[in-house]
Amino acid sequence: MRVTMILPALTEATSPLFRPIKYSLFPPLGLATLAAYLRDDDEVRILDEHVERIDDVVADDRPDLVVIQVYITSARRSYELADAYQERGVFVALGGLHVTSLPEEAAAHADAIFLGPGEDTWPRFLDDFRRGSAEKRYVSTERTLKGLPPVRRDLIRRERYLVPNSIVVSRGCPHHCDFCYKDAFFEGGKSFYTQLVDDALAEIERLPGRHLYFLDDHLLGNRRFAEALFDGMAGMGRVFQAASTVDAILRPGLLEKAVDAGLRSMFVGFETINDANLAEQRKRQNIGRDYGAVARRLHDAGVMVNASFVFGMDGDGPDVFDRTVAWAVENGLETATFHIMTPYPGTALFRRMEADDRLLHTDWDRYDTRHVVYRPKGMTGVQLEAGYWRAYRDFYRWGAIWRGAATKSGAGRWRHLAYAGGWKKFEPLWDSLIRSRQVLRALPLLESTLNGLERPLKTG
Ligand code: B12
Ligand code: SF4
Repeated sequence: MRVTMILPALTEATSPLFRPIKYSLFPPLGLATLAAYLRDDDEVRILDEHVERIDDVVADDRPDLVVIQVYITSARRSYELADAYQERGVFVALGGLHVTSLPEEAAAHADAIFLGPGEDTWPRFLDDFRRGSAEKRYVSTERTLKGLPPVRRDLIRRERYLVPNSIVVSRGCPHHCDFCYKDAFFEGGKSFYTQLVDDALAEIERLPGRHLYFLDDHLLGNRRFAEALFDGMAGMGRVFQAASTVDAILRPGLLEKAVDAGLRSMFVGFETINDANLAEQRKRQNIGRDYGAVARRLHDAGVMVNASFVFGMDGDGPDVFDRTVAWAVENGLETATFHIMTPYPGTALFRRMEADDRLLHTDWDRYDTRHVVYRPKGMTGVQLEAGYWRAYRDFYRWGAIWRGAATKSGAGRWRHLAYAGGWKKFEPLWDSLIRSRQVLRALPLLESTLNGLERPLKTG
């Protein structure tokens, strides 16, 4: 059987909004996970539009089956590709977050759709498809990662990504924030579950080099699992980045184990520095927490902070941008990701906005956390978009980077400068590395920066 798997991109690579380095970070792990269920004699390839032009390749591609992973921002492009394949008589399977949120919309462009994670439905579909009796809709109910076949990393062209060693060892998250994709995606079954520790360690062992990036929503979400994982990783000589929540970071003991295992940078969902917003969004795990203490605890442990903030919640006024940036700089946060609040279909936030008639449109292309798609309460949409871009500019000005770095001493200061500066200030260099397919060459530099500017290690 011949199978083409596609991860379409949200914009053409030529758009001025396209930051090549952001899109050349992570390979399509979801598709490589699904590819593992195919047989040895199946012919499969993965196309990732974030790192390659695919128009010529798909123009007269006629596999037996095409699989497209649909995110909200890539829905339009996904449907365009799906329609073209269907016209050629190719069987189209659509799955992923957006398909789960809006199955009827997706079904109009597919022969089969998949709701929820694919580990139970996908192998069932493959059997049906081979027998010629595929159904139109598969809904995931059984949630486990036990016995997962090894991710088909051989299908990933490593040289095209800065972080080819991205890895997920769990699915979902134990929390329930109103704006998050998670509850809608995992409806009908468990919404947080992990691999067996030994399987996760075996997956890590299979990854070459030293650097790892855990894409799990909340790597510290299951304490017993995380402790066993970090114990198993201690001594492996890995350097890794991960994501977690403020409450888990403040909990004594676990962070220390993570650091011993190689944790050097943490993505933290601070979301807002306004407590009223947290209650509104049911982000209970953040309410009343001392955010300054979170930053200090991570820094004291030698871990850099990549903070996530959302602007435009109902308690936000026009002063929120300056206050957030000032707080982030004062607390020495190395990097920050800002978002304009975006109500994804399927979420409680979307339902609330719809009921209050606050949604401006359903042009999913612009549901990208960079555009205002609803009527904000505390400011105008124009103020919100302008403030969002200003926050990025102000946070990544050299002056702010210096001030943030100056909150630290010694190697921590230099690491802050190298990491924050490298990420935002050397765009032309990243672009040329990406264009020449050499981006992976920057990995040893990333590793040594994470590790406090030790000499770059030679990796294969
Ligand atoms: C890595 C990542 C990226 C990477 C690239 C994506 C990639 N390579 O897959 C980059 C940095 C480019 C990125 C960018 C953005 N991202 Co992003 N990203 C992620 C992240 C952290 C991990 C994705 C991942 O690998 N998951 C692990 C794998 C195993 O799961 P999976 O991909 O979902 O695949 C499973 C299922 O979905 C299903 N499945 C998927 N496709 C199919 C198809 C079939 C046929 C079947 C059967 C099953 C199936 O089976 C798979 C196995 O279970 C997720 C958060 C998350 N936890 O998923 C956010 C996330 C997907 N991103 C999100 C957003 C909003 C964005 C941005 C718009 C943000 C921004 N402002 O820039 C951009 C635009 C993305 C785009 N191209 O359209 C949202 C998506 C919301 C939505 N409803 O679509 C998420 C969920 C983050 C969040 N919590 O809000 N992102
Ligand atoms: S903590 Fe993060 S991943 Fe978990 S539900 Fe909230 S926003 Fe989603």
